Amino acid sequence: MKSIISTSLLGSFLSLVAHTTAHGYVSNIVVNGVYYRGWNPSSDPYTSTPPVNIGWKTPNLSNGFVTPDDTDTADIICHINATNAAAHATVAAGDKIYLQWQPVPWPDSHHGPVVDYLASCGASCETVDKTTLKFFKISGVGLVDDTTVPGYWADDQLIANGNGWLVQIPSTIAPGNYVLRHEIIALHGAGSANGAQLYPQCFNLQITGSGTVQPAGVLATSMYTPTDPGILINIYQALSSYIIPGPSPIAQAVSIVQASSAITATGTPTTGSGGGAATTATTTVRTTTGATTLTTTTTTKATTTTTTAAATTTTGGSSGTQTLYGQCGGSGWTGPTVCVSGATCSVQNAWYSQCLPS
Ligand SMILES: [Cu+2]
Repeated sequence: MKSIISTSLLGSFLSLVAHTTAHGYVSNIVVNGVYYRGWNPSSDPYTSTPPVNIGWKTPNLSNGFVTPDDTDTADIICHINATNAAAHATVAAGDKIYLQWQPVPWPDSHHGPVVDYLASCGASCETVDKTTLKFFKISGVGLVDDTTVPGYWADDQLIANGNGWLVQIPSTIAPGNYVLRHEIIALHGAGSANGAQLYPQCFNLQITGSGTVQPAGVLATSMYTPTDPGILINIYQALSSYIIPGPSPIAQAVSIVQASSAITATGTPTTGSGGGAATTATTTVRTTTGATTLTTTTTTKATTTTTTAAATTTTGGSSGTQTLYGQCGGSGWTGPTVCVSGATCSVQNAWYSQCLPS
């Protein structure tokens, strides 16, 4: 008996060590086929002018996590020392958003729940004081099946789903500017105090629609404690139930079947005041038109390639090569015009060319 315990402890220890250098982050989101890049903690902190995008910035050089002991600090809001994203994406209430995690696959030892929140920003998510954001939960999935210890968890579903997660914005949410806070809580070490790993990821959204629901939220710093039953928990035993950390989902939260989301176009993040209707509308129309056109022509080729496309999208400058399904030309385009090996830059219309498989 003693030797069995030692071996399994050693196993857990080795898996911890193996992942200390690379845990994970969300590289991009996909909304109705339109790709929006997020913050890349592996490269963006080293760039003086990182690409303007919708992902909150964090000097998270270890690609790491927030610890349970820090769940009462500002780091839990949008990751370690996070600062506002410089832009936002426009989505409609009721839209489904796919969040693509890196690395592929997400380390499979890191079992745990996947939770999603929104917080209203008021005038602008680009300038809002993050410590004032009040979050309400729109989705929470925890232990899916415990037939085989340590169980099949939401993040195992995520791995099986193209290494990404689909969340639906409730259709009745009032329009406005919101931070989407998406999070995996990894429980492989959660049997020890301060052993869980929290991976919050934030994105700026301008949600459109005619909904009226404005849920009350809570400060992120008061959502969790280190001893919550869903945070301090040994998952290497049969569990009859699992209590997902944080507040309960709002009544309007929608439970959906997980599916991946094909990339058919690259979106242009919107900068400036979220309330600036004129600028926002112009950009949105352009993006939507490109996406719609492309959807009709690429429906059959972009089914399970989401992972590949997103995994390699780290180039954003005017030099270098563009990744599969990325933009490579069009009116006003200043980014890369050469496609990665195996793809050819194909003109879709006057304002959008795309790297498609050769
Ligand atoms: Cu890890």
